Amino acid sequence: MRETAGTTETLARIRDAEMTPGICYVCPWTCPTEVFTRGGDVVYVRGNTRASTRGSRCVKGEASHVLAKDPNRLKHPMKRLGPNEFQRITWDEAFTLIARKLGEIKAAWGPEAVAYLWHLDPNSVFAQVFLTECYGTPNYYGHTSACEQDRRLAALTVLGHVFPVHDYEHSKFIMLLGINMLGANQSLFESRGLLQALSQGTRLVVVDPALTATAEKASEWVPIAPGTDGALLLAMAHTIVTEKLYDEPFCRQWTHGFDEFCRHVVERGYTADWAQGVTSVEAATIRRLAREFAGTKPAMIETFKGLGNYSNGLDASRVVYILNALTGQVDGPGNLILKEWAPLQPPVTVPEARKAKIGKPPLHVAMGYPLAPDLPTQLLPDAVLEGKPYPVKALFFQCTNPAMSEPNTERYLAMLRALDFSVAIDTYMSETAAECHLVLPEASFYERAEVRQSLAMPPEAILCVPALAPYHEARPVYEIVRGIAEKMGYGDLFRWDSWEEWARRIVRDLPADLETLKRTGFWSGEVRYHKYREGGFATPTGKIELASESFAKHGYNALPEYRDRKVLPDAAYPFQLINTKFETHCNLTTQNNPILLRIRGENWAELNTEDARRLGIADGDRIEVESPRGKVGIQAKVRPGVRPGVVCVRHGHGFGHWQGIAKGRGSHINPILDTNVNPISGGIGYNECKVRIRKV
Ligand SMILES: Nc1nc2c(c(=O)[nH]1)N[C@H]1C(S)=C(S)[C@@H](COP(=O)(O)OP(=O)(O)OC[C@H]3O[C@@H](n4cnc5c(=O)[nH]c(N)nc54)[C@H](O)[C@@H]3O)O[C@H]1N2
Ligand SMILES: Nc1nc2c(c(=O)[nH]1)N[C@H]1C(S)=C(S)[C@@H](COP(=O)(O)OP(=O)(O)OC[C@H]3O[C@@H](n4cnc5c(=O)[nH]c(N)nc54)[C@H](O)[C@@H]3O)O[C@H]1N2
Ligand code: SF4
Ligand SMILES: [Mo]
Repeated sequence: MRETAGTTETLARIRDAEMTPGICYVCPWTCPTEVFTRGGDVVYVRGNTRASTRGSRCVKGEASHVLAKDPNRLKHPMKRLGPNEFQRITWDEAFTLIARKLGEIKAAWGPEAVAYLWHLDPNSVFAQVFLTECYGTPNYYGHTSACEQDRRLAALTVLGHVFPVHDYEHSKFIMLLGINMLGANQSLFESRGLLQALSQGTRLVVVDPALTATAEKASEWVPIAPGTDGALLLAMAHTIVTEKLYDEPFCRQWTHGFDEFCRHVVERGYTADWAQGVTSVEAATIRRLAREFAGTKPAMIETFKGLGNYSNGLDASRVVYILNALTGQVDGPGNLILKEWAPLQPPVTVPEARKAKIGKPPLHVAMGYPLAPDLPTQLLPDAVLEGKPYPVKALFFQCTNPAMSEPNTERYLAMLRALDFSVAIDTYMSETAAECHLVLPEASFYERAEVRQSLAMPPEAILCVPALAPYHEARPVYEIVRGIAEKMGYGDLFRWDSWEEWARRIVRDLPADLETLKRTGFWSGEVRYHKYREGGFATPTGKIELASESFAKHGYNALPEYRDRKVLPDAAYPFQLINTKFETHCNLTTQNNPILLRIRGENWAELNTEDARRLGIADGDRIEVESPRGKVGIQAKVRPGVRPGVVCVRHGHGFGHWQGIAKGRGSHINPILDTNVNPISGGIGYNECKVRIRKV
């Protein structure tokens, strides 16, 4: 290696340090890392350059070493005595209390009155096995409804894949709607692929009401009217259909409902001229984009959260995948890749004879959302407060802070306060934890083991080896679940001498063994294109469903339609509120990091220069943003790169309960957001919000 000042410094830092493979868990894309420790301290972390993420690493990950020693972290289990009053207890007392409460609730209400909510942690699987297979509740859920629920259901029902990834690098035309790849940096390794494509001359079209970091780098920015993408996309389909720009042999062989879909867009009159009136994007632009997309190979259209944040986002997202299908490019170079998963197995197996019988349907089904990929969490308060569709009495929260991340905060807090029993497993005293009967400190990703699926293109498993002893009395969730299981008579199923024992069970079908993974940090397979040619698509018909069988089976329209979103600005509330995130923070997990807080100490609401001038608002002024639900004060950021009539809020700051340095910095917008749930997916419409603003 040629030594530069930087490498000399690095070499000095890692001299005599021990390296363990790790995983960055600051954002959902979990880059594999190499963690160097010396004397119980993290001295250096770098991205794992041999994994398919090629060493990707961002500032949030870089700054995360602070976590290992953050004095604001939870240190021991605690029992709530009253508002802001907690008593330290032992782990044994905590497990005894949980076991007693779970026993009482099961006897009085049945096991389904207990639900477990988690976000993004594969180790939650231990809780899944215990709760669903031993205790007997079907209510084990992630937090997708707060996230990409619409995209997920759209991809699943159209393409038969829950999480397509992107081969940006090989694409020649990329159109992104409601996805800020270079801002809220959805997987850094993919962002790099996108930048690579741009340097090769790929055309990038960004459709977004805000000039995002991605739009700034794009060939073209289309500042669409919020919540109207469905119309734009259907009109693109109309052009492709009427001008026969589709790949007919592909559509005939590999899609279901092709003729039906073609007739549908024509009969419904989804023309570019019609869409112009809805979206404010010129008809000529829509036609041109359709022709460019269909005429360039390879080309890709994609979305993430931006479309799903509206009540009409599910059908818009379906059309995104249908367009990729019409041009015959799905799962090919430069398009969406229907990623193959690494063959990982459960860490714990419950013998059939000991498996609990599940008596009631899971909550999402009982709530009337049979297709929802995850619980419509905005409706959970109905179950707790009103017993609808059936009573829920106890909740576990792991790695999730819905008291801050869900809309309608008031109702969520009311729900938390009405529970018979609640447990938060977190690294900090989150707003949710502060309301729970029991708060349990989890070991951070520097202190726990984990085997998970990577989100990179090939099938890939990544391993996290504990680099440090747990912080104070913190424990990984697998140890927490084991403690509960032991108290409830299932200890024999959750028995291991070391984490390696269960990790070996997880990787038993992987082509690499645990010892190899401990050296390399990952196992990676090949990226294979066009896998459907062997076995079709994982949909009911085995084809890409332009007309969805699953939708039809449940009485929904099999074909995507355009409807206006539910909440539209009016004379009293003339602005549309939309959400996005900071490059340098992730959701609610990084604000207490001193390095990141120094970069972005406060969040803000962006508004258009002309709107601001009219209202006498200058950049940096405090403004009040008011919806029919309530109001909050926030800093204004004035810039031309926001569509007039739109207020774009950066999510994540505005903590209240935390004792950390982030307390009181910035503003929390969710209390003014109302409950808006997509009627099919159960996803949350964060952007279904009209507001008025004034300078304060
Ligand atoms: N740095 C950073 N990275 C993150 C996160 C983070 O907080 N910070 N969060 C992680 C998580 S959990 C997720 S889910 C992903 C989210 O990744 P993205 O989905 O890319 O994140 P958002 O910033 O919510 O992007 C939504 C975009 O939709 C736009 N938008 C709003 N309304 C409309 C509309 O009507 N039409 C169109 N076309 N666009 C619209 C917004 O302006 C915004 O640019 O990022 C992940 N990565
Ligand atoms: N207004 C608005 N609201 C939003 C969004 C938005 O754009 N605007 N974005 C939405 C999106 S995309 C998402 S995904 C949701 C996410 O919302 P949540 O599911 O609430 O997840 P996070 O915001 O990531 O908060 C994670 C919690 O996990 C804790 N934590 C961090 N690391 C660990 C760990 O290792 N172990 C444990 N046990 N806990 C840990 C943190 O302290 C924090 O309390 O928020 C949604 N809410
Ligand atoms: S992109 Fe996400 S996972 Fe990767 S280093 Fe940054 S915060 Fe960590
Ligand atoms: Mo998310």
